[in-house]
Amino acid sequence: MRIAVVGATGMVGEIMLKVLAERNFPVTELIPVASEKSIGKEIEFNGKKYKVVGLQTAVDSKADIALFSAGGETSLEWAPKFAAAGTTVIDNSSAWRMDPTKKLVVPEINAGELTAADKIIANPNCSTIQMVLALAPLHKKYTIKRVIVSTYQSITGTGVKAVQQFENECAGIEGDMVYKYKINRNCIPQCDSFEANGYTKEEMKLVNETKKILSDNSIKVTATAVRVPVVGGHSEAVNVEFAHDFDVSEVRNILHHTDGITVQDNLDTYTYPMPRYAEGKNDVFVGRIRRDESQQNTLNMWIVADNLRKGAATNTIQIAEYLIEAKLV
Ligand code: 11C
Repeated sequence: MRIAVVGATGMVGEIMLKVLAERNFPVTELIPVASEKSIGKEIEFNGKKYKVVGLQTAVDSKADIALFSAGGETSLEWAPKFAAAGTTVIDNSSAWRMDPTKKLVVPEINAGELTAADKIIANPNCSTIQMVLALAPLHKKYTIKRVIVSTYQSITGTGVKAVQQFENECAGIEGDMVYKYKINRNCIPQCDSFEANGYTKEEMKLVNETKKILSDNSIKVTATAVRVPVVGGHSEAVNVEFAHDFDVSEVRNILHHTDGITVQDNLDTYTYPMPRYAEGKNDVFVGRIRRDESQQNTLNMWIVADNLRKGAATNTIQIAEYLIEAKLV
């Protein structure tokens, strides 16, 4: 497979290259793509050096698959050009996610919807991916009525400049501020900008993308997304009300047998998911699974994942793996 990685020098792009190598993805030729200022730079992949090229050169190279992580505007302009050249685009930005003509895919849940005609495929938002992976099998079994999610999101979700802000603050250095406030020793109840309804874009992604991935508009979702001084992963406290009753040990068992999920839930050994330990891993970790005793048929759980991996790079590459396996590229 000839693979273009658009945004190869960015935070997610770098993890994409790592994950491609780790999973022995069948790359016959890598085409690293980045903005003007990085063209000509060399990057190493599987012991070989590759020169970074610009977007038009990459379109002309007619790769089999392009993995995009270069922001919404680049994606809106360039994904159709790649698609027109015959390249299947898997896009990490929010540009195409809610477009009714595009599939929004978490492979363990809905890769089966993909066909060879899907030339632009959307990768969901990181905080959505980790939540829906746990919700999907429970929805199948007990039918979800309502989800209340509070997130504790890693600064890596904002990007490299946010990590720099955090490191500067820790070192006592005055530097550029990406957030409106200091992030060290703080929680900022704002991820991304505000919408007219008073929710942030991040919160509305959790609402809208969940319904689309689970193919069920009747699921009610409400979210509060908070940035915390953490690197390594996003954490989520998720409260789920079902139409039908459940048994907590059965829930644990269902999640235990769900591809891509590791259950970490043993109070005797103080075992529960934490971003420090999810970092660098591809799985979604679920723990603190317990009944909400204040309401019927309602469950609480705690979900953690490396937002740059399953929340971005890994999910994208799993989609690509599915396309190859199903002979859709
Ligand atoms: C964050 N979830 O942590 C965002 C980052 O729509 O793909 C990814 C934004 C997106 O701030």
